[in-house]
Amino acid sequence: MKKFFMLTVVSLTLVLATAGTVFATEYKVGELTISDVWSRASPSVAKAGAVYMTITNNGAMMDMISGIKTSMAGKAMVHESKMVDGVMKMEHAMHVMIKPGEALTMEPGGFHVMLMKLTGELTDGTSFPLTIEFKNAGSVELTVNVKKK
Ligand SMILES: [Cu+2]
Repeated sequence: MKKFFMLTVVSLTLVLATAGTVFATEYKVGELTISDVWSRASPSVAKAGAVYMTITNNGAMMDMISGIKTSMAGKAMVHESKMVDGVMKMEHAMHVMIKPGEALTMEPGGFHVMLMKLTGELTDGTSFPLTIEFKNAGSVELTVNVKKK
């Protein structure tokens, strides 16, 4: 039983190591570091999509997302998914703060960049550019990797 558990741990570590090398791209803008930028592949009929990433604030000042633009969508904004009375709902997150020394993780079920009025298909294995602007750090162009996850 113990041996089986050990084997599971070893194989899980290998999977994580592999994933790490593929999505290791990190972006720096001002005192912020952005990593794990990805979007979930969706069927061609989809009208909307979502982008996820991790934004880490290495500085001493609070920062805030002030704008998002991408050729992949007519409109892009930060949403937060929340459970309300047992139902998953999304709402527009107006002032998303990234506190000093902290990280904002955008992941399925929580914060995400909502892509509305998609201009193309979110096909597995492709990528597209997305520019994110911060109140203090300025703006940076990211490459969003589309994948099934
Ligand atoms: Cu949303």
